[in-house]
Amino acid sequence: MSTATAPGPISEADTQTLDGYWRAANYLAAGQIYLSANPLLAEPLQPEHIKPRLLGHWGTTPGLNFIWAHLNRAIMAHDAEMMIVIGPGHGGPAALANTWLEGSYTDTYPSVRRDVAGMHQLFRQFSFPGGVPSHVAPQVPGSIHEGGELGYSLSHAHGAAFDNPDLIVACVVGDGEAETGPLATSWHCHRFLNPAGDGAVLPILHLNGWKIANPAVLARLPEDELDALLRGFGYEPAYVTGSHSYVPHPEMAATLDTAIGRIRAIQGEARAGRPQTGVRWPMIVMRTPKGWTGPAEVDGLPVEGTWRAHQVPLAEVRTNPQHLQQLAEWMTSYRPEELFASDGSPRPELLRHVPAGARRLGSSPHANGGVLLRDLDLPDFRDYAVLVQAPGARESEPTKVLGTMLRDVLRRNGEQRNFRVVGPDETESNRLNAVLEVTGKTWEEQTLPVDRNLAPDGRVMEILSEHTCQGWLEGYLLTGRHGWFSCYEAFIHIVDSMFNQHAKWLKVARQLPWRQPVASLNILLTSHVWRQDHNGFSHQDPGFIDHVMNKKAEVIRVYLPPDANTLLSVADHCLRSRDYVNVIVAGKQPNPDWLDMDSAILHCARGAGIWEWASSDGDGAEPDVVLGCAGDVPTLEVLAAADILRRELPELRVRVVNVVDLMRLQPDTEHPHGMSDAEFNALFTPDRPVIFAYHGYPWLVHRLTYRRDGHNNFHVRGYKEEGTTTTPFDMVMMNDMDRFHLVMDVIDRVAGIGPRAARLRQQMTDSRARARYWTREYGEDVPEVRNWTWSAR
Ligand SMILES: Cc1ncc(C[n+]2csc(CCOP(=O)(O)OP(=O)(O)O)c2C)c(N)n1
Repeated sequence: MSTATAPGPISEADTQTLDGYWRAANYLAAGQIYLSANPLLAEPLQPEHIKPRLLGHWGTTPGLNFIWAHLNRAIMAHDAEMMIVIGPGHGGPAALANTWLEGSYTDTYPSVRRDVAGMHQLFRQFSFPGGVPSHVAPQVPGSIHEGGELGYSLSHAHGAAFDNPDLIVACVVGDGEAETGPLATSWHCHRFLNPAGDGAVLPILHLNGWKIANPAVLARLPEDELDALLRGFGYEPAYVTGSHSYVPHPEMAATLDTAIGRIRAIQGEARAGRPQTGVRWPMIVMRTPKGWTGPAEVDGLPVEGTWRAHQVPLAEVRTNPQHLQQLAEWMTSYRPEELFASDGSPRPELLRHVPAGARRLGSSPHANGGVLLRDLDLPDFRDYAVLVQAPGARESEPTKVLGTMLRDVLRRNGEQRNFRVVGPDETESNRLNAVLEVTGKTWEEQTLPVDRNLAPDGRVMEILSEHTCQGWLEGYLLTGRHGWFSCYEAFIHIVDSMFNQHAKWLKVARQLPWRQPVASLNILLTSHVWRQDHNGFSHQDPGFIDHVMNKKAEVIRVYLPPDANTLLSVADHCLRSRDYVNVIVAGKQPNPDWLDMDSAILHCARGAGIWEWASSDGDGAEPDVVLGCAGDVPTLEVLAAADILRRELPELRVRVVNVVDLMRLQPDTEHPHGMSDAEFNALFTPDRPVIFAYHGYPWLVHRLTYRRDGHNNFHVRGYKEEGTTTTPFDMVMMNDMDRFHLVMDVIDRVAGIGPRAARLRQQMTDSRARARYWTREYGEDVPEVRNWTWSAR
């Protein structure tokens, strides 16, 4: 990395070159929104040259083009490695125009050549059926950031910068985007950026003044208030202001030079072993008109510099000759004949400040992280196995056991620096403490003697913002690294929408041959619904799984390991996988260990299977009833119910089926992990009652199995939105998923045993009443439940 002093002010010739490039990008952006033919305006513009449907966002685009032009110059002047994250990604035409101009688009899509035919294709495909989206999307080379849902630019940018010491991520933040919750909390991200080992993020707050129809808050703050706000966030803001009549090329160039110089100075000190406290990273506040250089007025109303420029400034170009005339004037105002040769290629002098090869923003290998991805050096997960001499003979805390494995993942990959653990201040609460034996929690601010486990280069990242955790990890994964997110189950809903966007990204990226697979997004949900002993109702929500299920089967995996060894096996699998979102739900409380490691591996490979040792249908005959379970607490209750049935109704043939991979329940036509009907019938039978205890909302199991022959016989127990601060067993009783209720369900559904089991049924009702009474009287679960162990071994 060069540490040369900042170059001097740019020359008039440089200003002209940058301006030409900018005009070319603006021309190409307007062309994408409007033209389906006549790209170079070689003939007078006619209505038939105009797209039938005008779709796109002009307002933010010229500002983005201006930034891109100047980043190019800065990359060359400073020999810098940069990436761009575009918060207002609805300005897709900008990213497409710039990548086409610099050649990275054609490198990625050779059919879109840098000539008039290619320009025609570039224009035509934009926001056109069968073409490319109007937002910055996976299809856009150089991007890791979907431009649809606003708010994630800064967290993505920081995720990209972690452990990339030579990278500077320029991050454009829209002033509207800045009003979102996720973005608002992201101003803290730089507090977790280590100047010694990480790269840098250069936020460029784009104050173009407006959102869709309203002013943007930050654009209307008095200047001193905005300055105080940004300084309060720990930044050193620099201001660049343009207007209808002034294009601030010299100011932008100088400001970028200063910012990069400052970044390198901060990093230089830290890397020389002189870390500073209270580091102020630079940022740029760029105030330019919305729809800059577009029509000033349309139909007598102001457009440039107002909210009216947000999307398509001239809406009736095909039908209104006045609009058509204005479009022609607007596009020719860029003087295309000066910008493009007659064959449509950009004139070489325009590209004087455009970097070459992988230094182009559209060609950054970081933005196609799969090409940089290295496998994790994983320990043998079997080394962390808990000893299981007999099912249920001992207990362990599954996430605590997992923590020992994650600790060694961190240790073994410490040198490659490509694995991080993120979470909203819950790593210890979620009992993954062992990771802190080998690394600290990232912290760049002051410390107090009472603090524990904080370190400037810690690899465990905690901030009380699920949005930021998710954004960091997405940015980290999409730039070719690996990670692990652990979160309370109920609060993962905070990132429902971010998960959506990431899943959409993966779905599209998988269809693009040039995008290499990236490491999966691994989400461990713990402190789950059934064991919120001291937090209660607010913390009880297993619905993330339902949400996840809506996304494309090819990218979604959901695992419910019932004990510690199955959790280890699942975690190993997830850490090796690519291009998925893996959701793992596992408890942190002491839980019986059911399977030894060999059995756990086999069970996880099957995804769902009969637990012979817990079943009493081993005589070759069909079972009378199947007890299904998915999740650690449901498994415990099912086994306890099987235990009661075995003792009280020994002639009843009971089969216990545990499901660890929830997707196995789906038909094989719906999900790659799905079972064929034959497999499903073999496991659950086509006609016997199935009492299924499920970790989450019961309707999901119905949704997954509704096409199966035996679906009418499925009776699912799960969380019915009944909860409070109470004992573990009272929780399952409140939702009728307790062992006693499951036995009652069996009695009620197995034909012919009703009369024989009448007494047992009554006993179960009494047991529930006694258990309820006990909690109210003594504040804990009744001893027969608390001390229950699997006895049928
Ligand atoms: C989370 C979210 N809410 C709402 C929208 C709808 N939306 C699209 S663009 C926009 C205004 C964006 O303003 P700004 O970030 O300032 O971008 P610019 O003005 O540069 O277009 C809104 C509200 C969205 N895309 N994402």
